[in-house]
Amino acid sequence: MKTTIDDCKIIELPKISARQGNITFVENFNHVPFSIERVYYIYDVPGGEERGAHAHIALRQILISAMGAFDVILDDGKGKKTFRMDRAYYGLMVQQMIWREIVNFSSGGICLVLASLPYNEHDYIRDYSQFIALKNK
Ligand code: T46
Repeated sequence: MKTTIDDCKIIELPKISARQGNITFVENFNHVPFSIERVYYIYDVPGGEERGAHAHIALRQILISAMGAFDVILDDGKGKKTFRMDRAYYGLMVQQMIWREIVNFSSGGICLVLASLPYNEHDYIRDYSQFIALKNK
């Protein structure tokens, strides 16, 4: 898959502000370009710990900082880009065949993920050299 880091972009989600607080919502094919088949969230990450370090063959995802902040490093085998996620109304679209690392979680940070497919371990590439070999195919 010839996806590049330039295909991975910040999507600005709706944000309705009121004196009582804000609300953000997400609808299939409206705010996100796929049908959401799974939602998961990463939380209680101890200081200094990192998540990710893999790519997906078919899965597309949107990463949102529901609370706090973290950095997402995206790598397409040719270049890297780092996104600081610190707004609950920004989603980072991560395409297929992009290596991702999630680092620098703030205390209490929550990474909310909207995924285009159910969980499938066979969709993961967890070996970086295998990822590069597939990218160059
Ligand atoms: C990703 C980053 C951002 C499940 O059983 N079901 C699930 O839906 C998920 C996401 C995980 N798991 C199991 C699989 C492993 O035994 O939870 C364990 C930890 O998963 P993993 O090491 O893949 O966690 P992260 O944080 O490194 O990666 C996760 C997602 O797996 C991945 O798709 O892009 O968050």
